[in-house]
Amino acid sequence: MTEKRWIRRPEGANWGDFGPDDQVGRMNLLTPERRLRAIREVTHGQTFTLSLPLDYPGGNSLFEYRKEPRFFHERRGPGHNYNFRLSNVCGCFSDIVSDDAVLLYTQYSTQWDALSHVGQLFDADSDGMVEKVYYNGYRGGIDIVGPDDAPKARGAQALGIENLATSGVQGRGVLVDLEARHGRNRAVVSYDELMTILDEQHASVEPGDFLCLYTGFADLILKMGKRPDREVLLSSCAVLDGRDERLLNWITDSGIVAICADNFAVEAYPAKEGSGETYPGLPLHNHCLFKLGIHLGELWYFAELAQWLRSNERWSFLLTAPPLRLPGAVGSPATPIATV
Ligand code: UVW
Repeated sequence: MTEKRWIRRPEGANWGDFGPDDQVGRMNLLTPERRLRAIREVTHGQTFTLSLPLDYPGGNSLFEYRKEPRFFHERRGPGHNYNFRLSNVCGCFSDIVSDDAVLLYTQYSTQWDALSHVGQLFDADSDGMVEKVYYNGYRGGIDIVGPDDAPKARGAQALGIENLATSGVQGRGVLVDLEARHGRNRAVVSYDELMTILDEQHASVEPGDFLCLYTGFADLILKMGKRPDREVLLSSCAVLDGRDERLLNWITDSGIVAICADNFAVEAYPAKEGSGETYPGLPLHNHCLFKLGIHLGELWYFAELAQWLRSNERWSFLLTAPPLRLPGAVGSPATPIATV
């Protein structure tokens, strides 16, 4: 470490607890012993794909700043490097090759949020002035550098998604079946309700676990066939109440390493109104990404896994979910796998 990045840390934050230069937060709790426990969840050898096709939801009406993937093809000879016949001097090669390139918004579809995705204006220097700060005191404009900070945007020089990729994203997933209780109705889930559902499922959440929330939102997206109805989507399915302090405290105490939901933002967005002159608009993102270094997965797809778990009366499984090892990215598409 070169110099101390903060003097004051936010109330309830764990900054520094995993080291002054830590960039993976609560993933530190995913120990080899906990991975072995997760592997012992595998009893049938059956797998479930937990991503939407990455060109879903379709269009950009769900969030206007995130657009569908676009493919490009390089020119090669008189045509393109696609269905291209390889040639050599004698002209005897029979191979046809195709390459492609893609413009992919890293948070368009099934995704991981990196710890550089959401920070806060916060007085980490304790000098009465707020700075743009991210988990563990990393700074906007210095460590996380965008096009408005420098002529050459360098992206997330700290807290990029590549840190999650190399941390070994494999452990025990525990699914909370919010869909069974609410169907497609909009519901803002509190601490009390989450605890009730976990009790009813006889499911326990332990340190090192990935908390997975099945709400049916991604099923609805899939059913809309790439023509998402924004109004319907934003008034459907369950979301967590990010303003519920007891829920936030439970997230702190539980030792979970990540929350993975099949909805748009894990929490209600917009959230209930906060208090004070300024406050986080995404309170659960603030608590998880900024204060504790808990990664968030969004727009995951749980339908078939949830059906299987329901009929087998169990809720835990082995989860393997690395993001792309893409240096400097603030998020990543993902195609996680559950093994039961
Ligand atoms: C937003 O910007 C709303 O964030 P996320 O993709 O984490 O929901």
